[in-house]
Amino acid sequence: MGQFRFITAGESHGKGLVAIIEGMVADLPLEAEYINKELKCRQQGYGRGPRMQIEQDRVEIISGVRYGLTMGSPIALFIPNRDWQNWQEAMSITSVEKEAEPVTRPRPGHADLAGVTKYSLKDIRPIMERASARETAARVAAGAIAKRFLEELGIVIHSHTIAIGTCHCEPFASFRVTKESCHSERSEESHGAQGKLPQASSIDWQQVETSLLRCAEAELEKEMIAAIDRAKAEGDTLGGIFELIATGVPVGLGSHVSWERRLDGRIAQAIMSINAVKGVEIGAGFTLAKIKGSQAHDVIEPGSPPVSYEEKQSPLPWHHATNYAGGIEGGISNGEEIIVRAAVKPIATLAKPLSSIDLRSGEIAKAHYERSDICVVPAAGVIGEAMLAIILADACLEKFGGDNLKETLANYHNYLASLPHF
Ligand code: EPS
Repeated sequence: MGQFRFITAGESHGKGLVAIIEGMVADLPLEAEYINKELKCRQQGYGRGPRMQIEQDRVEIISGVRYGLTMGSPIALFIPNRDWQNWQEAMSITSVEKEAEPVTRPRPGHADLAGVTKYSLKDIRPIMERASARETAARVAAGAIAKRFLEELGIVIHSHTIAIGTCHCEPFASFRVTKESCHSERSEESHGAQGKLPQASSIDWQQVETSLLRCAEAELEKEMIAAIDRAKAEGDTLGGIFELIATGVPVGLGSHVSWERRLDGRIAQAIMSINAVKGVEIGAGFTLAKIKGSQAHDVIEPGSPPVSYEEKQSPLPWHHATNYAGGIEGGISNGEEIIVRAAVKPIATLAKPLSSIDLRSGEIAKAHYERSDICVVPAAGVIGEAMLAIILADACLEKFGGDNLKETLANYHNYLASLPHF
């Protein structure tokens, strides 16, 4: 653990965002344009606020790359904030004659109240600047490097939106426990949880990439858009659920031997750390709590999966009949697709603010409102891809090691060749 590390710095309306990435192997082909494509994806999505029209996130690679190849040294990235121009006084690094009006009415659900109390400040501004999801642009940039590395190992990560408010995808809707499935024994026809978890190959990723909400179902997308429009008209916000699917993940990442090495625990922490995420599940997740063991587990069958995603044959001589485990058993990747879902709460900055108090007087007051988004679920999915990529890259580097891409790939192929063949 900790082979691939990164740290970010920067405020939402400061000069820009910084990410420093440590532990990437040398000789990995890496161009700024690759990172920029990911940054652009994060900025999309119906329901974003006017800020996204101001920003056009583009990364400057400051160090760690030469002639389009990583050097094995720390990679420093900078993403300028275009909006900085309008905030130079309010976010001045040097002292100013007349400070901006302090923000004193904490928004329920935001970091405002807990943060201002913990850091013993009179102005909420420093808390809201760093708690802002603007920071996630730097995470997506770091995650793009992890993704680039994983591609070399044949690992691909996708995200899609499966729910906005009460509008949700059919595969998700049908994946629930019915009375019948609670009582019936496992049979050929009935698996414990109704419906199957989606497989990467069953989702139209091109449709996802062109969808305004990263939703594969056009009709559902229309309903979601209408729901966002209604929320906007009411001065409200909407949350939802995104799903991540990682394909090509080899068996054996993470370990059962110690709590902090368990891959599912590491993924859950990374995804839970995304702004506004309040729930994470892996595979069938919470549904598993409601069904019997005989129905919940993925039967093991001989033979490679018929044709795995992207027509690549799995090197394993077995496969699981279903994937309720979401590709992880005992904290170890089991060779199936890794499936993660996250619940995103409706963001806390409301045009029609909730009741709060004014910290100057202690009197009841409406919470602070500042230009914001209505719905960020599709963007959160892109951030989820980045965080999952960071965890998987770390786990791959831990398992396969190497200081140079060639060395890592040789170790990886040796490992694949050492797997059992019946
Ligand atoms: C955010 C408020 C909005 C969002 C911002 C997160 O910014 P502003 O206050 O400048 O309008 O757009 O997200 C981003 C800037 C971003 O890049 O994702 C908040 O309060 O968290």
